[in-house]
Amino acid sequence: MSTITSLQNKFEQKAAADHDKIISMRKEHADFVLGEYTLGQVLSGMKGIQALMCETSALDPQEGIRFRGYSIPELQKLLPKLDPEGEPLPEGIFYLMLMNELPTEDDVKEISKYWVENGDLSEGVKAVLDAIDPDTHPMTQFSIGIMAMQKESKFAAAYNEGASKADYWKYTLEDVMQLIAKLPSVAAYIYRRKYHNNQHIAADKSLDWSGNLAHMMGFEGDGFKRLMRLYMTIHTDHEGGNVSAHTTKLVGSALSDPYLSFAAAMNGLAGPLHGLANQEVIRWVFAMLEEIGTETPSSEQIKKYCEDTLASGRVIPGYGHAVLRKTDPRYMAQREFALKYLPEDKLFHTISHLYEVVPEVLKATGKVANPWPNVDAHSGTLLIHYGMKEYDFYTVLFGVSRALGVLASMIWNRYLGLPLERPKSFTSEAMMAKINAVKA
Ligand code: CMX
Repeated sequence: MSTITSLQNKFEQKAAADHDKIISMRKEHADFVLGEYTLGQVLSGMKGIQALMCETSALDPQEGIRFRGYSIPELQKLLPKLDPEGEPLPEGIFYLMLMNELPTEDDVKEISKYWVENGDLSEGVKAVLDAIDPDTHPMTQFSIGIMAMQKESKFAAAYNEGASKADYWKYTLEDVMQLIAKLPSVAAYIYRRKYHNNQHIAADKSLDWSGNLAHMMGFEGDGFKRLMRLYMTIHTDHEGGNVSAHTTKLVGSALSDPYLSFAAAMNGLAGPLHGLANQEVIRWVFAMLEEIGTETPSSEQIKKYCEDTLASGRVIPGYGHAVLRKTDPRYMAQREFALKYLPEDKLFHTISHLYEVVPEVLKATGKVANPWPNVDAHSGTLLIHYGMKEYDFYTVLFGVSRALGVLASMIWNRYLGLPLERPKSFTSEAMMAKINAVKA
């Protein structure tokens, strides 16, 4: 049996009970009142309004992310690994998010094999990437690369041929598996073309998905591969409301296929308040070290630099969050990694020093809801340690990982037959008329 058929069978068997529960919840409790929300919430980015269902992960403001109920430290123990001391394989978290059960070693091996074996890019996709001005930002190239693969969509083809709605999820699953398989090759192709003279490295199909990504980018050491496994695991998903997850769901709700939906999500991830923050952190930290003129600035010097950043009307990248109100556990997982593998690294010490200084500076503004670091505050320093200095590429790595969560959700959304998203908007004039009518 092919990997796709076996995953489809397993998924259908596992998901059937949840499907029935969710469909009957939708029917029987349609009148259940979820809560009230204010005009203020709507006008500040719909914060706190529970308007999306997402099964793959849930974000608690105090505790942080749980994937199907498991925290990151729990998954570091429970998910299959290549070596007992190493990091989990992201293939496992994909399986967990999709199937709602922990994978066996064999489950992970099968997915890993499929992804690596199906990772090659067609000549047509390479020609599209070759035609892009290399100065174009890597995230723009990444989005174009995903769009260049869209013509392969099994979902789009099946829809055109009149497939039944009940089968949409099967084609979606196949597209998702193909797309995730190819993302490391798209990423590595962009990386080698832009920064390494167009000298590409063929896949090593004996490696796992993350190990092969590291290999195709030109990083052969065990350290970078180990880092990639952690990185690709922790960036996968952050419940349903963040820009990349919500975009995938929104665009997918129009029955756009996984390629169209995920490319749209990547255009959102490329924004500096979302995924691009990982490049902004390193850019900002290097600018700080250069301006202060030392690799080991004092707390006072850091504080002054932060205050100057705020005074110039910019944000401090890597700090703050729309939902979290504590230090991001994804930051902590990376800090633990640094303490284990690069405790003497100077840049890591600066990142740790910022952790001591920045929250107080942000608290002093009196307006920042969460002064603590998020995932992006830490990732760059780990990449730099292993020699990956091209920070405008960092968000592409975030994007490769984010595919695992948002596309697992997309399979669920198709399986549940979720309808088109179409919230109601209002004009300010109509809203004022409503407010005045209530006041009168
Ligand atoms: N530096 C300076 N000001 C900040 C700030 C920061 N790190 N975080 C929040 N603020 C400001 C906001 O800009 C806002 O100011 P105004 O009222 O003048 O507009 C005020 O504090 C209140 O914002 P908030 O309610 O605390 O935060 P939001 O939910 O609106 O925004 C986020 C959340 C992440 C966009 C914001 O904290 C931020 O800009 N952080 C820096 C960028 C960043 O690290 N983004 C990555 C997030 C994780 C990810 O998606 O990858």
